[in-house]
Amino acid sequence: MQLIQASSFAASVDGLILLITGMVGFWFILANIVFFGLIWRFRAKPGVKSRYITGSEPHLKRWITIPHALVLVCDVFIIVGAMRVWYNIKQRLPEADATVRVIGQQWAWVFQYPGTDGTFDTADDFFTTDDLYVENGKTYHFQLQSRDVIHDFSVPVFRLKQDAVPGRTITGWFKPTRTGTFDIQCAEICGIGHGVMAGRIHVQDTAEHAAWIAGHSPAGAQTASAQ
Ligand SMILES: [Cu+2]
Repeated sequence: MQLIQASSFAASVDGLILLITGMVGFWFILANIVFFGLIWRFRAKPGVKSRYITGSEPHLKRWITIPHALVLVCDVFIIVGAMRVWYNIKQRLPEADATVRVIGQQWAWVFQYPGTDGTFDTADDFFTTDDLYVENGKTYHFQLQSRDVIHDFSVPVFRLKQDAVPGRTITGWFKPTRTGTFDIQCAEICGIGHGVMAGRIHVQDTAEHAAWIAGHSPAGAQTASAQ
C-alpha cells in the first residue's frame, strides 16, 4: 500500500526514493548473483588444486573497474535527482498565499495564525494546539520555532520534515493538494513524551476553511456576533 501523497512535492520525493531503490537494488541483486555463482562454480572439487590469484591481472581487474564505472554513472543520476528535489523543497521559497507559525514544545504543537491582517503578534492572532487547519491548493509558509529542545515537524503525507531548533525561526513551505485529516508527528526524540507529541493537519476546501477562520479568529467572531 502506498502512503497518500498530499502535497505538491510529495511525488518528487517518492520518485527519488524509487530511483535510488531501483539502482541500488539492481546492483545488490546482480552482485549477489555473481558472488554466489562464483562460489558455486569454483567450489572444492576432488583432484583440482586451488589457484592463487592476486587480482592484478588486467582481464580479472575488469571485474572491478567496469562495474565501478557503471555505479559511478548511477551516482550521477542520483545526485542530480537529489539536488533537484532538495532545491525545489528546501532552497526555493515560492510566494506564499498564507503563513502559519508552528511552535514545538514538550510535548505539543502550537499553531499560530496571523488573522486577517496577515501579521503575527497582533490582536487578531489566534492559536490552536495539535490541530493545524489549512486550505487546499494554497501555498503556505511556515515559521518553525521551538520553546525548549529540538523537535521535528513531520507531516508524512506531505513528505515534509523539518527540525525545530530553539532560538531560531526556520522558514519553509508546503502546498497541500488533497483535502482530509492527516498525521503530524514529532520526528526528533525530545523527551519522555516524544511518542505522544502527535497532531493532525486538516486540509480543508476553500468554503470550509473560510468558515473555520470566521469561527475562530477574534475578528471573525466579532463580525459574527455583530450580525
Ligand atoms: Cu518533539
